[in-house]
Amino acid sequence: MLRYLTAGESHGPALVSILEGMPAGLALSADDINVQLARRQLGYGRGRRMEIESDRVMFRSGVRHGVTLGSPIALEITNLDWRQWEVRMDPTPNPDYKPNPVTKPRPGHADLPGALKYGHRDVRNVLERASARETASRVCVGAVARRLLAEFDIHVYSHVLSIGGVHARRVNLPPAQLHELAESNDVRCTDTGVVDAIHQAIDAAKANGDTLGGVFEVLVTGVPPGLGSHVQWDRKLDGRLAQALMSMQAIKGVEIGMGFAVAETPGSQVHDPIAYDAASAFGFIHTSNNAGGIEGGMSNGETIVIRVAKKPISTLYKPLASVDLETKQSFAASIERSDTCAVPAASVIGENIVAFTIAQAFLEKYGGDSIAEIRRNYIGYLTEIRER
Ligand code: EPS
Repeated sequence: MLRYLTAGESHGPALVSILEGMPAGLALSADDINVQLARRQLGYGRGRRMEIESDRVMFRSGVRHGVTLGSPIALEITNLDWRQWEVRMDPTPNPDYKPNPVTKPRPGHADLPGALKYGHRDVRNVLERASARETASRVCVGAVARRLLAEFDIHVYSHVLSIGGVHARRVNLPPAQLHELAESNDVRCTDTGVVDAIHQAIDAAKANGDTLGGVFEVLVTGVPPGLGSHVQWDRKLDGRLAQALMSMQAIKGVEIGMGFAVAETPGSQVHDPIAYDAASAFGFIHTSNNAGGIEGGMSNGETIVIRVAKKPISTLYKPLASVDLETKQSFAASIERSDTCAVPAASVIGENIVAFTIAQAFLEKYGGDSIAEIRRNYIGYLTEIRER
């Protein structure tokens, strides 16, 4: 079973993750991961932290001479900002530390429920771990999963559909080309004509001490039919993707395929007719893809299409009303350094989160302990569905 855990505080010494269940024999370099980490750091509207950090992974186990061993892969990113936080975040009691607790929880953050749940008097003990800094670890893990998927010609792409209510026009191109267009600008939109308007919206929000959310779309091509399962709730691929994406900081909605619009459309215009095309990768095809590549909790051979709604970042430089946890008096919420908009970064994180879940389901179906063994299983399955 492919699984992972992450650990690390935003201003602690490092972010670490352990990924277990990757097969042996996969070529894997730090660069495969660093490319994804660098993409996560980009985007118009990011804050000062991204100027401080230059996220790079260090393998601590599981990889030897550029090839996976089949053992747990331990991944570490050093927090360069740690230097400024060593005293405040010291794991051992530090005589130089002058307590300065955060006591005014920020609406929309984990601050209040986290402090109540864990009995913390200093909200910093919650916000350090709740921070979206943790997504760097998820990108590390997802980047490894992506390498596995690429071996089987499965690719994950993304682009941003809207930011702060400014919508990109839909561009009708294959996913790889949409992705290329998205990579060409700092808001990751395929409609490059909307970039200026989004910049202006982000600038206006920043000037106003406000923040902006948005919607991005993740596309996965080359997924064979049969990942996930109809037989049990926790094996359904759509359910698993939604859970994984909803677990990402600031995500409030996930739609697959036609999404919420299915509720307003007659069945004859929702469901995708089936056809057979001997020249296609898997033989059986659908002549439309409103299902977003998933039927009955299983991939159906079409491109997987997922849209994700990210709320505006909760730290506002013009803070909302809050109460002091100690005095219970009304105050403006605490201010922590933050970004105005992180939707372009979220789309990169979303890609990597999706890559993990798809890789996990892929290994369940074709699992083996080495890439060679998985390849045999996969080719056997493809031959079988083509010959039936
Ligand atoms: C982030 C690191 C954080 C924030 C941001 C994302 O660093 P710092 O708190 O030191 O500025 O920039 O996180 C949030 C806005 C949040 O609310 O969690 C990162 O590495 O992506």
